[in-house]
Amino acid sequence: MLDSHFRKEEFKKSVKENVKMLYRKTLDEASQEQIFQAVSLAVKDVVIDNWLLTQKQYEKDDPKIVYYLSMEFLMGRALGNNLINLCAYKEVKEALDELGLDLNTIEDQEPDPALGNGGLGRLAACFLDSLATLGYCAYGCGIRYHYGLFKQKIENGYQVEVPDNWLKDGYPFELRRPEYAKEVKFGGYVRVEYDPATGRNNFIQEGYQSVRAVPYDMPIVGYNNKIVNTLRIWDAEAMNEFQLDLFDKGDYRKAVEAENLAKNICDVLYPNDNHYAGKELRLKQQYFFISASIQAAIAKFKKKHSDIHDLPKKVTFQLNDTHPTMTVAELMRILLDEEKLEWDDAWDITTHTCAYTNHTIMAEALEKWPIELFSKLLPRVYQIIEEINRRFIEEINQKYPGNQEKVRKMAIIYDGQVKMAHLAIAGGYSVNGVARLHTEILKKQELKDFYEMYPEKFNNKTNGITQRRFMVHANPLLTDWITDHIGDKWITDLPQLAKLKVYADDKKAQQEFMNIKYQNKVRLAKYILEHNGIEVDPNSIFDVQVKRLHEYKRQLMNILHVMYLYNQIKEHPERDFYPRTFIFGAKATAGYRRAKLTIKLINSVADVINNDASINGKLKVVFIENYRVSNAEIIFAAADVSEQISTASKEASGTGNMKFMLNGALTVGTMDGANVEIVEEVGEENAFIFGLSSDEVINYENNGGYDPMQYFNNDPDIRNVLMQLINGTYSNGDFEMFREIYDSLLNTNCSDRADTYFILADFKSYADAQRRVEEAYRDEAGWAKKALLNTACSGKFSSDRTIQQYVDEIWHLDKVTIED
Ligand code: B1H
Repeated sequence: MLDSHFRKEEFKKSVKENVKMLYRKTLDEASQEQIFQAVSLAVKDVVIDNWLLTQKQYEKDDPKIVYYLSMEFLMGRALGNNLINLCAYKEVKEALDELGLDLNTIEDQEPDPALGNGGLGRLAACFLDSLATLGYCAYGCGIRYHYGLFKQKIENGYQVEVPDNWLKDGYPFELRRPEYAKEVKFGGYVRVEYDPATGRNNFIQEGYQSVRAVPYDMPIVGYNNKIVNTLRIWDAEAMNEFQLDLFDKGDYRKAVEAENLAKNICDVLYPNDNHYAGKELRLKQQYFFISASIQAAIAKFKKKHSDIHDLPKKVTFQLNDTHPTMTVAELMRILLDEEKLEWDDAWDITTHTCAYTNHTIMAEALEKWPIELFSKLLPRVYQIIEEINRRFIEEINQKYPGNQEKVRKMAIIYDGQVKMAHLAIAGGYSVNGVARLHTEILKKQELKDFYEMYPEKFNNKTNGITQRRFMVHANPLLTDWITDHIGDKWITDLPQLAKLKVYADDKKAQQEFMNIKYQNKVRLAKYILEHNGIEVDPNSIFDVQVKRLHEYKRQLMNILHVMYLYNQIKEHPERDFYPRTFIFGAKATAGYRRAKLTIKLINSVADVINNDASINGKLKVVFIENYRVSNAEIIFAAADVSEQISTASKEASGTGNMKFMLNGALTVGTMDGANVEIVEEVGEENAFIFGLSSDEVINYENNGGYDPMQYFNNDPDIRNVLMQLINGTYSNGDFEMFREIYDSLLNTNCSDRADTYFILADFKSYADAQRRVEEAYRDEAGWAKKALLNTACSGKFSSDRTIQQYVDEIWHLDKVTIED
């Protein structure tokens, strides 16, 4: 559908006009970056019209609103995605062609807004896309970090972090909204004052420092439905009036402190994935964006509604992991101190408005704040949490009289720490995991006591991804092919892909499908040549592992297996070996030494193997620098094999696994996270499953009995590979370079058990799965069928399905359509 605003000539005129107005240049004189700004502005113009229309419709319908509260939104680039969702991509491409401009080059000028680390932040972005597309009123609420996730450079095989100054040229798709600024208070103390009129105590925070929270709005364009929702990210500024007041009083130090507080808060995204760092600034960030978001939400509610008791009917706050859990206490504060409700009333409203999503069972990711830090920074909020805790313990005692063990395990404040997950569970009406297996583990293990106490709160919402970005934008060739075969309804109804199943045995369809894969591999090979200077053969198997670097994700097992294959090829040069290209992409948190050393190992192995002429290019290893949303789109489309090899039970869901499947890659994976459901959809014969089950892993963890040394002693292949870590094979004779990795697998002298993630236990079964991959790939028609079936069976994994389940089972939102 071509929007009337997108008539070609009008659009071309608008681009020229914008270049002139913004830069006093003609098209020939303007740089590509300037043209990007001009094109974006022309697109924003159309988007804003729909944004206004949507606002008007929401005003009229007064639908229930979900606020998706998240420290991370990993949006990726907006220009191309907006054009896709406006259904104007092809028209705009043509229009630009006619101006002698290339849309791809222009898209490449856009910085990748990387306000997130990995899956958790990207999930939030996919959810916003689906909410707008399905016609639900939703706000994303987050932080406008001035520096997103660092850019990764590889120097001498090592990761080097470079700051990501994504705002330096100005971001065309944001709108500053100073008229909605809010005051956020830190520190000071609470004065209690008896109010004889009401017979209640008033709690007044005094001696605090204020920060002004200023929102920036970004449009979230729904697919082909004129709906434009809002991602609202908050920036911190010094409170000017407040500051002047202090200057007047001569309190210069305080004024400067306030200025400094505001300066730091939004500086930078914490670059941790699945890991809690416990820094004071992080706590400030949390309260900063939550206080501003909740204040704004309540103010908006009160514009239309007079009874605050109706809040749960009109508003839900969805907490994206525990990072926004402050919501529970901040909402209580507003209801008690500003709305003057009684405790029970306020608690009833809060516990029917907040809902919590758990994303991990990794112990090191659990947020626990020292009460000293907490109470000093947020005295009133802390006081409220103490009261929530006191009442919660009372409830535990009533349910389990005399059971101190329960209190110890479940209390919100214990051992001098505030446990955010416990607060999120007690303070909300829903607790969900992100894949069926993950939710079961939560119920049976990690959150067992809470599940026993509140079984009705627990539910599962298996993650999903948006096909608009990860197919329509990322893989235009396959998009057209699918639409030629089954029509275009799948773009908003992914299960329709099942209609492709009838083509699974069709020779012509198989050839076309694999030819598109080949062309996408050529596109990636070109990217790799340009960025890595490595030539890879698009006829080789593209075997890909792209995700954050973490020990539980086991990139180490992958590279050890590559070392093993290399040994095999060297030992048996006569054997037929199907050429394979192993592709890695991963950022490691700056302070995570072992993860960074694994990157060095991958690059060192790549150096040796890629430069060994004797293996005739049968094996190539590529580490793609600076893995991020924009290059991910190219990578997924080109993959034959998807590596999803986490230690079973550790990956809550995974979402990359779904993006690969959608694009026709076959999964090599453990029975972990959403892999379980992927295999259920596509059939075990169309994936390569291996390794310990989550029950086996958990059993080892609880009862001991795992001895990695046994594998080292009894298996010469494993032994060989491990020895190569400490005999200089991949380190120019330096025996010590990879010693730490060797030790982590075999030596118990460090704090953890050796081989914490069961790499040696799974190694042989992984190698066997990889042998099955090779065998399957040799059967061209057989592989084509499997690849095609992966795409055809991926319908379940749309975030549209996930969001509809959140709506039906948790949020109960009203559907909105734009009457134009
Ligand atoms: C996921 C995180 C995470 N789970 C703490 N937990 C963070 C935890 O900065 N922090 O403190 C940041 C991120 N991220 C991921 O969520 C899971 O590992 C994936 O399996 C899952 O697919 C994804 C989305 O649910």
